[in-house]
Amino acid sequence: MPLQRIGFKLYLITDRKLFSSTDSFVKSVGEALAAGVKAVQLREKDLPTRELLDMSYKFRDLTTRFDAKLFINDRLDIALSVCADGIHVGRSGIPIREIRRIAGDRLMIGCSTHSVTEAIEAERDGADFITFGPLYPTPAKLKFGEPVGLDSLREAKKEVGLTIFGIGGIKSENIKDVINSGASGVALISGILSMSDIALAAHEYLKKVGERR
Ligand code: 3NM
Repeated sequence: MPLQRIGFKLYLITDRKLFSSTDSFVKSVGEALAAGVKAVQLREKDLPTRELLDMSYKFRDLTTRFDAKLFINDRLDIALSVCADGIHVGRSGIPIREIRRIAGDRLMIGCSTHSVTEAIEAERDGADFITFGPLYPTPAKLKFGEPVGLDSLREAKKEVGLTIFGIGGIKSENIKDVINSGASGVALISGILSMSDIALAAHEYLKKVGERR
């Protein structure tokens, strides 16, 4: 899917564990949205289904209020239940073709990829866009493996026509390099959600990716 139809360049991913309470978590994501963030992926993998559903409804209301897109990580049932704009899956989740078969065009499909081969597979399977990383060391590094680096991002860009979001250790200082290496945008957690002034951080990132002046 071309970037214009995707409609955002900054993709904010959640991690409620960075916050002391659900209220402060929701409030902080609200601040990022108020600052102009246009896409949020609710990624709370360990929440029991009912709690995740309740939180997803909250995030649906919040994103609708700010005219932003909501993506649900991994859970097709929840994405459909709350009328999310999209779902974000990894290679171990529901296959993209299954999602398309069930959801048709009702959901955009983002896919996490960690190598050029995975990026090619995601395109072949029908993803609308991919995240590619981790590009840099991230706090969650162990889980996501060693950084794949900008060279492999450049190679992925050569191999696939899909819109690519760079991910993993994205900070305002490295955004330019990431975009110059072929990403159309960036996806991030801590660069915004770990900052004491979330609105300020969001503004800065939006400016850097060219989503806002
Ligand atoms: N996925 P931060 S890296 C959720 O490489 C996620 O697929 C990654 O967090 C991948 O912006 C990552 O704080 C964590 O580095 C991103």
